[in-house]
Amino acid sequence: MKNRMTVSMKGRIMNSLGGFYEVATEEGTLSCRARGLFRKEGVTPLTGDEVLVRDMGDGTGYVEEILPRRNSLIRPPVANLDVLALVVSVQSPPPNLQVLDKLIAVAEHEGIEPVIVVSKTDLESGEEIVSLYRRAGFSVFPVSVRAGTGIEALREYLAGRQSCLCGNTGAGKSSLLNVLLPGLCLETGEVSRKLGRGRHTTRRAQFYPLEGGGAIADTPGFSAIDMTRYALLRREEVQTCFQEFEPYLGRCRFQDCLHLCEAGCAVLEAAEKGEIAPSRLASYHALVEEAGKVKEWDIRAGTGKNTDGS
Ligand SMILES: Nc1nc2c(ncn2[C@@H]2O[C@H](COP(=O)(O)OP(=O)(O)O)[C@@H](O)[C@H]2O)c(=O)[nH]1
Ligand SMILES: [Mg+2]
Ligand SMILES: [Zn+2]
Repeated sequence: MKNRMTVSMKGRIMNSLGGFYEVATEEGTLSCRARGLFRKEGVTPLTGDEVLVRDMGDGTGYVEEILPRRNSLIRPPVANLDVLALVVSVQSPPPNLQVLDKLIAVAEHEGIEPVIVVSKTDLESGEEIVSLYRRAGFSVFPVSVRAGTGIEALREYLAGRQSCLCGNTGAGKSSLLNVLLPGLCLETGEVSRKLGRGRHTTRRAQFYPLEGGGAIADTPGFSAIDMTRYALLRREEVQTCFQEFEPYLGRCRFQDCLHLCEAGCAVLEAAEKGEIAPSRLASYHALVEEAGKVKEWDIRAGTGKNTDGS
């Protein structure tokens, strides 16, 4: 039975704060509460969710239904991404390729396209990282907000897509968003330092609509420690999250080869020949080892242990 005063329509959650969801619809943005039933069912609406909302006619509404998710991440808590843009600075902070490779693997596992944004190229060319990841088959965007280079190419790539910037604190994510979206004025590192220690510049994922369609989210920075909660993969799943291994999978002497040190391993041979980068192989090995420590129960339960309440 439809209430004639209210209308149900489709929208997307752009932001959430204190139990309110900002939902973008064709008719504008509604500030919504979620249906009480979600809590009982143990479902939490995520930023990026496509939802059905009931428009109460006064700028508010109710999230009535969460439409099926294409994918979702635990940290940052977002759903339905086309692209995970991993921002890694050439300097300050220095790049941590192992963390980067783990984020790439998480994206691959969720079916989200990882792209690598090499930032602060005014400080150093970043050539090595750029070519390492291009050779592995990724789209790589060297950018400098300071010098104003590489921004257009990235903007073009992200247009029409649902994406999220992710990377170390201080890598330059908020600065990048400020130039990608003229008119936006996010706090960046310098500003927050002035405001004092312990202040987090970006607390949660929030989507900003892009000109020409799509939306992009800034996310909180994280320390390497947070990475342990990122995703839970089985040991034998990790290899499928390294796209450049693909041509060699199934070619090892042993069918259950994990490419650690087995004889007749096609992946190790490829690495030996320089077809797979040593740092990527090392990251793979670290992830397999980490996966070995995860209890089977944790994987089935999908416990992301997101402890910051966001
Ligand atoms: N040299 C240089 N510094 C940058 C660039 N982009 C950002 N920064 C600085 O890096 C620091 C962290 O930037 P911010 O955008 O807050 O990083 P976030 O934590 O990833 O959001 C700030 O002091 C920025 O001014 C850049 O292209 N070149
Ligand atoms: Mg930031
Ligand atoms: Zn192998």
